[in-house]
Amino acid sequence: MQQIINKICERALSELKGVSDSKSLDELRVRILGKKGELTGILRSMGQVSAELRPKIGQWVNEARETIENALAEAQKQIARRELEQRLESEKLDVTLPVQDRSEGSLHPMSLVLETLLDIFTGMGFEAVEGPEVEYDHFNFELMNIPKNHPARDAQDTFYVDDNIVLRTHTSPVQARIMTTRKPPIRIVSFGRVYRADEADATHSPVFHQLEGLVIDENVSMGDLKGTLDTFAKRLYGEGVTTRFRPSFFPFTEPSAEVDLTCAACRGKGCRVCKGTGWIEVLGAGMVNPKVLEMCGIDSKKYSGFAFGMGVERLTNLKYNVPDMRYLYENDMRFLKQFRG
Ligand code: 2U9
Repeated sequence: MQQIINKICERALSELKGVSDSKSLDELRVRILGKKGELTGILRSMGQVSAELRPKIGQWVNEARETIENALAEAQKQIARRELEQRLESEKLDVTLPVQDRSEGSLHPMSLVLETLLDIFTGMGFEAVEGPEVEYDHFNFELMNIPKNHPARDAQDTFYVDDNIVLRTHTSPVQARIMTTRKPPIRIVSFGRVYRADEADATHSPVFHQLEGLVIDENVSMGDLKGTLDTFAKRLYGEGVTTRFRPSFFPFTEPSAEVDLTCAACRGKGCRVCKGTGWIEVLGAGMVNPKVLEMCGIDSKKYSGFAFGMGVERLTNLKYNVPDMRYLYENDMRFLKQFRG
């Protein structure tokens, strides 16, 4: 019997030498030491063995089991080490290799300009505000002194949702809303999409973006408006750029002005961009019409205000020398790639 046990043991140890992975090792363990394994089989056949031999056989089996288990454990350690080494080798990364060229996104030129505008105005103490694009006629027109049947309504061809609701034609209603809910001093810029029923061409789009400013306080004057817009012009296009006010008319401001900036392309000398005048029209502005103040619940005897408005597309195209508004909406990668920061 001892010989049989020794044979099993020797065979197990010699088979172990040929085992090179964890799976085969486990198979070998089960075949020799498992419940139905060869060594266990000997213990199970003890019934046929005389009582005095049984402890001896038990001891031999246990010794053999211990020898095999130790050898298995040692082999297991070596296999694990080898498998780890193989994995490390196969997963090796050369971190010094150059990275593949990945194409990076970039901000849209209008986002770049809008961010600059917001930086400029918040830097001057304005709070940036947003509001609904689908707006009541009341806020979009009535409070802005553009009553029904007023010719100014035709000038802003409007998308009507129903009799009382429109797609906002300017961002002024956001400011009107704030005037009805806050007390002066008010110093805000509103910005966002506006809608007008225009055909798309080089200078028009049914959807475009505005930024408007509003200041209301005691003793606010046209001089404050001029100073604010001069500072804005210099911060956007550089020192040497200034503003020129020409008389105009808007129902919501009185007096009103169209505002030109020194042509940034020629610094006022006169060029193709400014058609030789040295000036570019970019803004509308004026003192808030006292009627608008009163309709929004602000005492026009105590308070005055100035307001201004600008089209973000126009400012963007002037800044980057883009000849047609439609380039801004077509998302042609050849165009957009040029604005990589
Ligand atoms: C309130 C009162 C008055 C905002 C103003 C303009 C003049 C103006 C145009 C510029 C180019 C629109 O995008 S554009 O076509 N805007 O000329 N906007 S004053 O006046 C306000 C705003 C809010 C409560």
